[in-house]
Amino acid sequence: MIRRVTAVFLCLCVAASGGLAVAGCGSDSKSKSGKSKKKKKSSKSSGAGPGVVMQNIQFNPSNLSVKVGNTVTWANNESVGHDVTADDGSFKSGAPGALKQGDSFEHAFEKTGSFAYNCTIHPNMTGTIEVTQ
Ligand SMILES: [Cu+2]
Repeated sequence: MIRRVTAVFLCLCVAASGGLAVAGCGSDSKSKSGKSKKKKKSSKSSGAGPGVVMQNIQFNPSNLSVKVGNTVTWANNESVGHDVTADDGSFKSGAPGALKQGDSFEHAFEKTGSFAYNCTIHPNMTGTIEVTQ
């Protein structure tokens, strides 16, 4: 369903502004993929740690178990903007919906417990990180 909406949007985009829109959309998607390296961290933990993907207005997996000290990476895989906001305020990716396609957010869990979080602009988009010893 999301893909269809995107396709319709692209068609409208092309129809509205003619051939130039094709070049515009193409270069836009290139700049987006390049943007994923924007958030640099000195530690190279992003490849090794457990991860959650944002797709189809859902966190996947919505329930993730990690060990104390693990860094969880959330990556937005779709054209809809999202955010990662802990119910208890212990972590937050930033402004509502500010994680765009290709963006990611990392958080290191230093305490055991069950940490519920959500995307503030999508009330049904929720998840939980279970942190164990
Ligand atoms: Cu969202």
